[in-house]
Amino acid sequence: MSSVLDNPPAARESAAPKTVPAQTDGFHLVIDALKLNGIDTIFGLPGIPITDLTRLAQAEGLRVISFRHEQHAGNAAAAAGFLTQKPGICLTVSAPGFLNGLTALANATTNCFPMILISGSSEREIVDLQQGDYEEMDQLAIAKPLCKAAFRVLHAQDIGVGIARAIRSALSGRPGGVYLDLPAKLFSQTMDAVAGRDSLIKVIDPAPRQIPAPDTVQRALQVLESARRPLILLGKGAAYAQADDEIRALVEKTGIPYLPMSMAKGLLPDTHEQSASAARSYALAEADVVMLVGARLNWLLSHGKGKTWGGPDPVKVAKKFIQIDISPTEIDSNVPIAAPLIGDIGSCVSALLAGIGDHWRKPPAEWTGAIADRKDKNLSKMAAMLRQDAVPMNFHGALGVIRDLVKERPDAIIVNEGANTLDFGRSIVDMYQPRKRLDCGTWGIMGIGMGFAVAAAVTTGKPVIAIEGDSAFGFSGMEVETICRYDLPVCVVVFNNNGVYKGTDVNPTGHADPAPTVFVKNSRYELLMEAFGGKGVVARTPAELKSALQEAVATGRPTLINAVIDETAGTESGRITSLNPAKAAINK
Ligand code: ADP
Ligand code: TPW
Repeated sequence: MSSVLDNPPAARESAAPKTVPAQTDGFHLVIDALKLNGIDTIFGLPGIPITDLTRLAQAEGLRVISFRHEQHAGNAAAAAGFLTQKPGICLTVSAPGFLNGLTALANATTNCFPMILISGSSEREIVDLQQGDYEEMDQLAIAKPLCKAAFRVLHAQDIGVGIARAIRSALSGRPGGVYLDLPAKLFSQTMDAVAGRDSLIKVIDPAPRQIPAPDTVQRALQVLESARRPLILLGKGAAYAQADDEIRALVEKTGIPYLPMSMAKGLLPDTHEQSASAARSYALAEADVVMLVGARLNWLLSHGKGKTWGGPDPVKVAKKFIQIDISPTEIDSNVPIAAPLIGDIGSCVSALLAGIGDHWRKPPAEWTGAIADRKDKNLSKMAAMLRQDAVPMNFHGALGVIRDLVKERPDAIIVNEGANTLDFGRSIVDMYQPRKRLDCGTWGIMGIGMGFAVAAAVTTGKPVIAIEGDSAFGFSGMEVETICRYDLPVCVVVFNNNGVYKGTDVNPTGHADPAPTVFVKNSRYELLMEAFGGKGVVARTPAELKSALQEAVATGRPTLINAVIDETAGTESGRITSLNPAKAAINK
């Protein structure tokens, strides 16, 4: 049995019968449908019933990246989707493998990243009568509420439709996760090879441009022009949209200060003179008109209400919002939106640019000047902290080294998770290019680290630096073997402060059990990388960290740097202490 794509139609029509595969099967149809749609990589973990699918996929020229746990394969697929605008594919076995992948699918949907979780499943007849099949589970029903769309294919001739529907669902409108259920029996079903080929669908224009209505563009421009203190807020939707030139042109032509959300950093270089990042609190509180570009007013933006926005009364916050989004139901989700602009970001931003004539007046100098003053003050405060050479290192000392390296290698991709490691990392490490920063995202989830790092390396070939809290790293640490196995240019820097948030908690009972937030002190994380043939380094000073990092990035060799951080450094929950019920009560 071979791929129906091996024989182009013309060759097939004229070829002698014996060179034409008379029959094809479910395995090949799945592979052919993916290839036909430009999918070149599968992230997954083999086992019944998909082991042969992974083997055949590799044999047929797809890149198959095999993980140690499905959650990380799923996270890799999600990150690949974000980076490439093609749905990342995660392939898992039934019930437990499927469930392991499901967290990543739900997370991808929450982050608006396109991915497809394809899981093998047990026999429908047995599952539906609950007769106790191997890994029995009604996977489709379980997946449905956790993703954008879910489909099951029962017949080989429907594989093309199933994969086409999955791809279009993942990519069109607001991107997200899709589940595709492929029961074991499907793979061995056979059918006529030519009919099989004809059953496949190449998805045309899976994410069609959505042009905003002209009156909505005019309304948005009127609101923007009425502003005395305008602000543009760029979110990861703007990074995903790959409308980099248009966004930069809009920011620069209007002269409006902008703030990037964490994964939108680098859309314009963080050193851009219009960046208000170092005056964030001031800009959010004082702006009178805020234009959201692919960013939701969720918890990360205090729901558009309260003190952050110059509150206290949420409804009376004296601000007008313009919101550019592809999803109409996002509008008014938290506060009233004065000017919704519904469409894809490229089209919306282009329409705004076209509507901004030469008469455009840049924002008043009092506003841009006030932001610049605060920026200067905060940046010189930060520079003093970054100059500290404390040993043991604190977050600033270690992150300052990474900041310098990224300045030299702006093409490197940063993956970042943890609490303090994330919060400080986001504000200290400047980004210079779009889509070079991947992090915990909308849920603030731990465990994305190694999956995202693998995806970044596999899809771009660029150096990857994963900046990991020691707790955060633990969620996906075993994937260092995957990094070594595929010899990926990933340098993991573990910020080792002996615990969750910090390493100083004690058990108040005097019992020998350690406190719930602390780990084995002085753990040797670097040995994990050495166990699989990578390079392990301990860095106790900024100078040691610098030379290890430079070497890792220059050689591209899998490396883990155990960066020893002062165990008293850091605060509980990083910068979101207010969401921690007991601490919030104590701090009142
Ligand atoms: P952040 O966390 O960076 O603030 P969010 O994930 O909250 O960003 O918001 C991303 C938003 O971008 C979502 O509301 C999503 O619908 C929107 N979005 C994603 N892709 C596009 C696109 N191509 N065009 C317009 N909006 C998009
Ligand atoms: C899936 C809760 C938020 S941050 C964090 C946890 C466990 C780890 C913080 O310690 P770390 O970082 O990584 O050592 P640092 O810099 O402060 O020392 N489970 C999931 N997601 C989340 N967010 C948690 C638990 C959490």
